[in-house]
Parts: sequence; structure tokens; C-alpha cells
Amino acid sequence: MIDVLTFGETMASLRATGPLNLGGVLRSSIAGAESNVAIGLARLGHTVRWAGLVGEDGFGALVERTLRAEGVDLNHLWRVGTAPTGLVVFEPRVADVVRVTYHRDGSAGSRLTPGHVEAALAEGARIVHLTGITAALGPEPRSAVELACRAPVVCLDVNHRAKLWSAEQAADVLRPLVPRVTILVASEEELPIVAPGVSESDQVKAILGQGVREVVVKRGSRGAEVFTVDGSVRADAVPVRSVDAVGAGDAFVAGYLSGLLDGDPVEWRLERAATLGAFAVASSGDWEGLPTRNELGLLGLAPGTAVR
Ligand code: KDG
Repeated sequence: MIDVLTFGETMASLRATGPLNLGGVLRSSIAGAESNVAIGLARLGHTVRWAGLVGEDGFGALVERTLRAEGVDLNHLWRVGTAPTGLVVFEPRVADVVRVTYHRDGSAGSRLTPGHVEAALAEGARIVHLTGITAALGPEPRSAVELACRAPVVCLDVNHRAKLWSAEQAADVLRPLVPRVTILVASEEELPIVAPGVSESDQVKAILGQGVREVVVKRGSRGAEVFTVDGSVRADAVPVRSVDAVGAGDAFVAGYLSGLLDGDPVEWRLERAATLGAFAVASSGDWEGLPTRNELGLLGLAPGTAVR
């Protein structure tokens, strides 16, 4: 059985070297929260399948070629001629602040239906990884997420994207899914979307009370904490020079799930999650800088080290 099945929209990405209105160079790549996780896991040697739709265009071919090159299983990738591949543009504004613009309305990826993922789900996976982004794409993608929540082990990353839907809309859709989730991942700001309560501890209690096994709370540069019915474990972030923080949350999830698949205790899973998050922050692109297994120790090397 495959280790992880994930699905959603993967777009072509364009990263600008400066403000868009001044012109300049755009570097093309691909971006999508779920495929970022898939690449992170594949680089660490796990078997991972991504399902979704791309347009029959150059950007769709880029998505397909990139994921294939990264060792992600694409048996359930669909090419459609009736809609274009979505596009996301990253525009650096000032140091460490990037503006994100989507061109994804009516995109191929947003035409995902339960039918597209049914077969992949039937084939099974040790973990099914989902994000709130897919549920935000429309009623059909949302139904696909709801269907996937019937899998035995589900990881849901809230991944709220305010440009796609409001916190209230997200809460209406995601809260009913919580009882089906095994591992819930959220930033501190996202917790109120999935649970009632004024304080974080009330929110975590409410989530655990619905049968969720692990609540993973991301605290950015202040690290992360995992809550279970037995208590909590926390870890610091790994300090690195920030180059591009986009994708750090997905890298964190890939590290956490990798540790889980390896049978590691929560402490070690968090350590790997923090390490992958740091790799993403310290390198340009959503996923390009993620490590292979034998590179995991690289961040511990002294600055200026040449690895020969
Ligand atoms: O987590 C990084 C993602 O946000 C980025 O790759 C684009 O998937 C994306 C989205 O929908 O925002």
C-alpha cells in the first residue's frame, strides 16, 4: 500500500524578482500545498501519490513533469482540454513579505470532483493528506475532501487562504469534518476556524474531544506543539536565515508525516517537521530546497561550510 495519498490543485507558479509593475524576470515552477507535501515526502523516500487535474497546456505539462521527476506517483492525474492550469504569482514586496496573486478561477485543478479521487481512495493509503485549500475551491472539490475524510487515517491541514474564502465560510465547511480527522494541523490563527472556544486550550480540548488523535499547532518562528489526550510536546523552530518562507508549512507537514511513517515518537516527528520547515525557509521556492534523507543534517553545519 502507498504511504500517502494527497490531492488538490497544483498550479504553475511565477516568482518575480521585484515588484510586478516594474517588469523584470519571472521564474516559473509549480506550487500547490498538497504537492509540496508530496514532494517533501518523496524526497525522504516515502511512496506518495498525488491526484488532481491539470490543463492540456504548457503549465500543466510542467506540473506533470516536475511531480514525475520528483518521484510522485501520478496514476490519478487527469489532463483536461476544457480549462487552463491555474497560476499563482509570488511578488516580493519588502524583505520577508511576499504578495500572492491567484489566477485560478475556473482552472482545471478547481474542477476536481469526488469521481476523480474515488479510485485512488479505493486503492488505499497509510495516510490520506488533505488541506482546507481544496475545500475552498468549490462545491465539487469540497465533496471530494468530504469523501476522502472516510479514509482510516486522515491528516487535515487547515491552510486557510483568505483570498479563497472567509474564516466563517471555512468554519462552516471544515468544522463538520473534524470528527473524521486523525491528525489536525493548524497555525495558532487557524485554530478558531476549526473549533469554538476563546482560548487555545479550549479549542484544542474541543478538537481532541471529537476523537482527533493529534492536534499539531504551528507557531512559526516560535516552533510548534502537538497535543494529544495524554498531554503536549513542543519543539523550537530551527533557526535559519530566511530566504523565502512560502511552503514552510507544507514542508513542516511533510516532515511530521515522514516521522510518523517511520514509526517515530512525537518528539522526533516534530524535530523532523521543524527541520523540513527550516529547509523551506532557507531556500527559494515552495519545495525546491527540501532535503533528501541524507541531507537532513545539513542545517547543523557551520555557516560557510563547503560540503565536499
Ligand atoms: O503553502 C504554499 C501554497 O500556498 C502555495 O504553493 C500555493 O497552494 C497554494 C495555495 O493555494 O495557496
